[in-house]
Amino acid sequence: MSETATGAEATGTTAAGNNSFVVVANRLPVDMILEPDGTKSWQESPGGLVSALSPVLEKHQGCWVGWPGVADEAPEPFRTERGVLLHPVELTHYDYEEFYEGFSNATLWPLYHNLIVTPEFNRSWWDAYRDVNLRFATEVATVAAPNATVWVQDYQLQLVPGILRQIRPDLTIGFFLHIPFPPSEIYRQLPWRDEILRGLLDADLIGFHLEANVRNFVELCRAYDLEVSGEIKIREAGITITAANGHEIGVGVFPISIDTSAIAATLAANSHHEAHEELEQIHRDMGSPSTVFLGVDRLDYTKGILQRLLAFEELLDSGALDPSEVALVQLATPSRERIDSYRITRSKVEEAVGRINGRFAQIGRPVVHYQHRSVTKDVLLRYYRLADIMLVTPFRDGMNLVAKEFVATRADSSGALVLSEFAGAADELDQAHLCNPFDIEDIKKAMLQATWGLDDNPEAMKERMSAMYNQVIEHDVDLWANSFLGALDKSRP
Ligand code: GDG
Repeated sequence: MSETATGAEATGTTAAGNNSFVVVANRLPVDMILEPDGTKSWQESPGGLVSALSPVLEKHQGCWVGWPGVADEAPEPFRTERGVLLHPVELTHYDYEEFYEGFSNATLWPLYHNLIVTPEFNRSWWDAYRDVNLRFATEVATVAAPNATVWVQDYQLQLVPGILRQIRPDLTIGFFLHIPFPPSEIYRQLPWRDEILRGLLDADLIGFHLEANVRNFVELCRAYDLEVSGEIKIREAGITITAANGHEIGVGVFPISIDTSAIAATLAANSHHEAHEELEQIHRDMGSPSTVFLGVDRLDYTKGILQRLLAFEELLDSGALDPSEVALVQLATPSRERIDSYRITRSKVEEAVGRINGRFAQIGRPVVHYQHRSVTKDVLLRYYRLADIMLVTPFRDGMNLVAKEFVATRADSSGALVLSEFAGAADELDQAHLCNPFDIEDIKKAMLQATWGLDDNPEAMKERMSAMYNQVIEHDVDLWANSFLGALDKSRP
């Protein structure tokens, strides 16, 4: 990456228009909390994009443009303790409903996740999506220095590269999609497919998590008769697409990852006797189960939480797992709570938790420990350490950082991972107990193999975990960001 793009002297400015490295994402990495008495405070916002990008922005002391999480509020830009300049973009209640809940999360999210629920196509949502993308692009144009590097994030902002190219042709523009890119025949259902594709194709580099995503995108471009050359490469822009206006766009596979050194540092800080005691106390409070299963997800229908609970219930029912010996902890972070499909998912999950505990728990000893609220990163790491078997069973997931985070807490090679073959992470973590999340029998099989493996074949299980641990440690979030930004720098005219 060139000095002008993210070098220390060139960035870290407070005045608008001086930032040579700008990230724009729908949400800022912190959410504004508005108390009833009008007091304002900030708390870290959950989700994979924030987990991955925060360390990158801190390293480059860049500027992050995004929505502060509360409608009709536009706080002044401010710098975090870690040196990132946060530049809030105001969204109204109308924008929140039509752009965020509507077009982003009831149209694009289900469409890009292969129609797990049916996408809704609504013209007024599309108008709001265009307006809000224009607002984000305009804000970026005001904070970006001449010839700055701008990194646009995710499905909510696919028109931003196109708008920026028109109003700030001097910028170098990267785009990264955090969710899967669907097969061409699914994408082509979108009534506004031409505009979105045109918006994306004004970027200089487009990055996806997986080869399969790039293949889908390339197939779509071919369907539009665009010229495609090169071959798919990992962590490089192996493919070049020539847009109808002659602009060339690099396309590559950049598998996202996690901040492994931050996890290692937190674990080291918590390696003292009291912290071990605390963990053991939690385990005793749970009734000292011999096997603890763990799920950690935003409460989203793509994550397969219900199916995993049903698999657990059937294993208890059949006697394959003994309710006095096992426990399942499910942390479900609240997400998109006003959208119908999310409400339905939550009520089905909570009904299953209640039913399973009703059938199998004893007073004071639940078999499913369910929590529907956010926890701090420290607490999350504690749960990762507590678990014997991590359950990550999404129907579809761009990558899934939870799987990588769990593995990163296993320097001692302990534990096991049950992983959906439809999570992007399965491409790299092929030593997990892979399962088809649409097939409850297959989830059950993977859960039992992991349980029996830990009991009967601990050395083989350690080898599997150790291979996954090395994979995650050697491919961390720095590698993701550096490879993307390096490829973007090469695309600079
Ligand atoms: C999208 C894509 C892709 C969760 N609960 C809490 C909490 N988290 C953190 C986890 C993890 C992140 O949120 C979740 O990341 P995922 O990758 O698992 O899932 P999405 O939010 O759907 O992320 C996904 C990702 O973007 C990155 O590109 O992998 O496929 O869907 O980091 O630790 N963090 C805290 N409290 C919680 O309660 N502090």
